Amino acid sequence: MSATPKIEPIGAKVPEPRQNDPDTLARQIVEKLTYSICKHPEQARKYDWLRAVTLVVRDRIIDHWFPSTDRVRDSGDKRVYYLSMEFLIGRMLRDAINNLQLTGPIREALKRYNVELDMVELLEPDAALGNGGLGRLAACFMESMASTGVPGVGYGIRYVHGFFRQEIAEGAQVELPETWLVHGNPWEFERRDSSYEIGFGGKVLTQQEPGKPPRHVWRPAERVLAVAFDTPIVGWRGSQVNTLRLWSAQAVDPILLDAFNSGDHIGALVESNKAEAITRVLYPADSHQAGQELRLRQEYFFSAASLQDIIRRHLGENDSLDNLADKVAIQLNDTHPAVSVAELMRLLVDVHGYEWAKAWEITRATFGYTNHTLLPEALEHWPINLFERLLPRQMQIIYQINADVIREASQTGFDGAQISAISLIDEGNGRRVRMGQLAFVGSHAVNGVSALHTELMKETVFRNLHELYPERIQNKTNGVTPRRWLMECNPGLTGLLTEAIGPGFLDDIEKLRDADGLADDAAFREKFAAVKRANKGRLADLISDRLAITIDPGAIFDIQVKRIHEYKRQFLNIIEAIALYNQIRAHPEKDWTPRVKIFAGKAAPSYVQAKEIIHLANDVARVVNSDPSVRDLLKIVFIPNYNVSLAEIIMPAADLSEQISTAGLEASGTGNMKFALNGALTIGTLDGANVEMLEHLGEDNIFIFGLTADEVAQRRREAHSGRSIIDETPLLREALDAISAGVFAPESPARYHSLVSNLYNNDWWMICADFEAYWNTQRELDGLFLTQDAWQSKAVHNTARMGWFSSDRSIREYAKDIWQAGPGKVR
Ligand code: CJB
Repeated sequence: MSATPKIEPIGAKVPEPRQNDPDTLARQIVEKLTYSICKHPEQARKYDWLRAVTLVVRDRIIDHWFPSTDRVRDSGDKRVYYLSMEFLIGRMLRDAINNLQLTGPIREALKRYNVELDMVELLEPDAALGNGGLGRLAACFMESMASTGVPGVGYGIRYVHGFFRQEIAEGAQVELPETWLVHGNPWEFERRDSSYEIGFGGKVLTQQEPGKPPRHVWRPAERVLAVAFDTPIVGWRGSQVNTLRLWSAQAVDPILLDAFNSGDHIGALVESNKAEAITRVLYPADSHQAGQELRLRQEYFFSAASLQDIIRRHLGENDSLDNLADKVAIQLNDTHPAVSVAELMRLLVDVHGYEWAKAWEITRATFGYTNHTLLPEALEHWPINLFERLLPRQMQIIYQINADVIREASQTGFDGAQISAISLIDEGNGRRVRMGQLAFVGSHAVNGVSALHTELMKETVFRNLHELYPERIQNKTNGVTPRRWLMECNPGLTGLLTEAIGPGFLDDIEKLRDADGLADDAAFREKFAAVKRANKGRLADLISDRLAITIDPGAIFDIQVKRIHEYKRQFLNIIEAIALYNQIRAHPEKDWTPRVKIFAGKAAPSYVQAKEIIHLANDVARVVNSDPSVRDLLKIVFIPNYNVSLAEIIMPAADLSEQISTAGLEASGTGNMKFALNGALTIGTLDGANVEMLEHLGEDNIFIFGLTADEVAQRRREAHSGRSIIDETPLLREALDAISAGVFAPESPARYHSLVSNLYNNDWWMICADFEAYWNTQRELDGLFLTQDAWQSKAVHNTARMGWFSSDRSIREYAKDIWQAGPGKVR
């Protein structure tokens, strides 16, 4: 065969750049409608316009995608692979249009056909392939890697059903399936040439030749195909396009024809159903181990597929895997992909013939591990017999790694208790594999996600491993992408800031500092407040449309949106609302500041207490909102189905951001950053990234209350009941009495008995202990809101001083300190 001729891709090559004027765009949109969608423009439906615009934008992304990919390959630069079970992306069109700076021209182009860009953007379903903070962080990191020039590839799972849809029926959460792929997904490209067989079960054969170490060959009993789907991630100003590669599971044999031919039509599809089940649905457990076999299958499936892909790419460009760690950094986003450590060892030793010690050196140099929680119930551990049955060779490898680590610890002088703490095998609870320990020992760098969280990692869960490897743990405080979380969600504020300090902050968000002095400028404050007011109006409209509740944009919008969890303490917020309700009615003569308390968030379907908290919020809302004696001074709203798109409307509309977790339990938080960046003041505990926000904002601009992490730990050791505090705090007691008496659930007065009695018995989440401080701080904020100048001045300081909390900064730190990759790499 003759050599393939060099074929240049079509596209925007200098000297013929694509035209981005409205005329060209309008013509191309109609071309797509006609030739890709096969619709006459006059008959086009809303979804057809969405698809046509997406395809036009996608062409431009592809123009940047090819050169980005070529550049990395040709330069031989190190690539970063971000392995994550979750990518909570949300909508993609607006992000892409913004980053390519096509918002104005596309808006203009669509106007020619009487189509509104905003309407079209709202039709796109959220890609909800994640549960909450961890998944959203992965999405921000992907965007920031593309924006800061880090050659990154995200690897995850292409769930057919993302995070469930939440409806509220009679006050309670109902879960419904999410179906983001029903209209097809124009952003993804199926890559059947990148598919790999993934094994499960079976046995390990050991071959022993004289004078040589034994060779192990894994013979899996089952095989499943992992097929790649690629989505482009376009960075700011389109300078770089990275790839998000999601794996979909398919059967190797789509149908068992023998079974079908013998009349077993259902049995013929069993294999295919079993295979496809692996990537069918996202587990809705957040900060909680989902201990089922299918979950372990998901974890291994995407880890193994990603590693095969990484190795294939590496060997296509290099002679061997000797230099893998020079060319590849793999970041484990939590322990979900931690089995990768054992799998890479298997590939290096069993498949590529490396001796154990060399393979271990390569493995550790390649991996980094990010921990996102210290909650004991969230730490992953798998029963040994399940692990062994599903992944027999990986289990042997884990035993061998464990033996090596224990030997090292013994040589360092560790005693029995210390050794059992670092062991990869938990011998205490029916033997289990500890994924945190595996990820830790298999990585050269281990990081927490805020300064406090990182210190607590060293003192608690990883205390002994930290002693053994004192250099390994480092901090990388989280961040959020300012493109989605300021520019796109708050065009009003972005416009105002551009007018006031120039556009420099769009490229370097820390330049927002230039706006700090404007806090003292009355005219600017007024404009800043007007933007907030407009954003509040938009949220009020949404609440009115969806829930038929009228709220006053002049009231304080006091907002807590996040997963529902006991440690996040939505319950404390609701109790405070009830106490306020009681006080407003008891003291009608007082000058109360009108307040709207807004909640949103999903509970894990099996998390009983979290679901009760949602129910309580809705029950309290129903009573308070319909009580005329409150005179609209307090309104309570629970907005169903919190997701990224809803967050984009909520964040810019908040006056007050609730970040009130029990200190020491929220690893970082990222909602706290989005709110403050958009000019909300924070009421919060000294927890997670709130601590660093306090440092950046200054103590005048954030409202901190409550016990510190050390104080919480101390009180927990003493196991306090809430009873004495409740007895001594009338506001708290009356609120709890009202709940217990069924004031908010007259049809079922006992509904919240266990929620309340838990507080009396053991105030584990410090709700009673922190109540008074919380109440007092809220009243201080009431007073401040009446002095709008002072409030708005603090709000301006918040926006101006939050630039550091950009995920661009986080990514640059990872790139420099952990990956040694990207523009600022240290060789
Ligand atoms: N986090 O969202 C999750 N899921 C988990 O299973 C464990 C932790 C959150 O990760 C965020 C990103 O690091 C943190 O900001 C947040 O505090 C943490 O709860």
